[in-house]
Amino acid sequence: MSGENQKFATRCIHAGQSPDPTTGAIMTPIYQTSTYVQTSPGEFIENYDYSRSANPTRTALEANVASLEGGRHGIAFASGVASLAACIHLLKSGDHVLLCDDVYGGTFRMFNNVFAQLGIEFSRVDMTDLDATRAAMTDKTKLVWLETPTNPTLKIVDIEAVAQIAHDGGALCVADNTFASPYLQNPLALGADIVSHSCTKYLGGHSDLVGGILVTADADLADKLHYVQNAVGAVPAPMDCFLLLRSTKTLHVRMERHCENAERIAEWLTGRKGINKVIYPGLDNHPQHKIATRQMRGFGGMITMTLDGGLPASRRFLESLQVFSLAESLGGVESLVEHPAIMTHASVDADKRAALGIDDGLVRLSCGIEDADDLIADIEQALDAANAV
Ligand code: P1T
Repeated sequence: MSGENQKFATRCIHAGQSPDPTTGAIMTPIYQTSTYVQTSPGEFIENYDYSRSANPTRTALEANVASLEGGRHGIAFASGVASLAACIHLLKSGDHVLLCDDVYGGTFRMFNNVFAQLGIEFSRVDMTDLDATRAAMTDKTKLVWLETPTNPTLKIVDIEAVAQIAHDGGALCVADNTFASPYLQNPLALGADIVSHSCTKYLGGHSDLVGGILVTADADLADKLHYVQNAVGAVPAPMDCFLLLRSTKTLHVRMERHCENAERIAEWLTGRKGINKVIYPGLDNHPQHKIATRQMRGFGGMITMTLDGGLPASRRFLESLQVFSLAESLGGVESLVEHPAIMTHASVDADKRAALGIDDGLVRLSCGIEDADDLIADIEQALDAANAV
């Protein structure tokens, strides 16, 4: 049976990997080497010449994630933002990027503070509004960058519709699939040209590495991205590729529990004293719940909520949690919580944050895979502390 016909769980464990030909080791070895001996100048064994260009542990990881995303080519990087930067290196000065309005703060920072200085223009639009998205395209737009669910307000962007708008305008569509993971959503199948991941999150899943990866089905785009990967050089270390391969073997099992826990917690939070708003794509009252139901296979592990009482209440809540850890990042087996306005989205201007509803009462939960009863008990006691004053 060819790998392409295998189901997701089987591909998590086997895609891109076969027993090591020299020893039969079932796990892909950590090829901790910078270079490879050549038999004659320019003649390599197995096409490996230098580890910035290619490394067998990385090759296995790239093939594994490419399969999970339903693509053909994976191109791995040292971080999620390095993946983003590689896409922008496909562009030239004067080109325009259309960015969805709610994205990871570091994504906005890269466009605003790094690439704008090099003449790559960008503008932001609420991509849940398709008319506004169409109207925001210009003749210079070469790339449309979307995130869905968005970070941190969990808007759901209709990938198929936005990819069509991008293509109608002659632009590429890149989808940052970090919050959903390939278990819940495959943007390439919905028309995106490139999928981007921060592997630091669900793909890694254990909060023990930083990484990024791009996946495409287009050989020409893959060649260009491989060129950037080697020429700019933000490649991941073999050890991190090994850890990621170990992690993707359990992606399907972890994601099931992340979704289950988040669904229970979101329902429990709804209507509680001291909470103004609960945002979770699986709730019927989520504005894009129907789109989420159509394009995702589950609603993910992230919940965003607004506490009554602004910063003092959210500080008390965040300081009181004991099972949830107060930290940036998401997608690990352990539950994390953070305050976007002060932490992950501090580099977004205050007026832009306010327009998106990222106010001082907004907190973001990354529901881990602990027992849901313990997570709910922890939130309950922290809410009591937040409401006590
Ligand atoms: O941290 P890094 O691996 O470079 O990934 C950047 C990135 C890209 N895309 C999305 C949707 C992200 O959420 C991130 C990183 N986000 C956090 C660190 C965070 O806590 O939101």
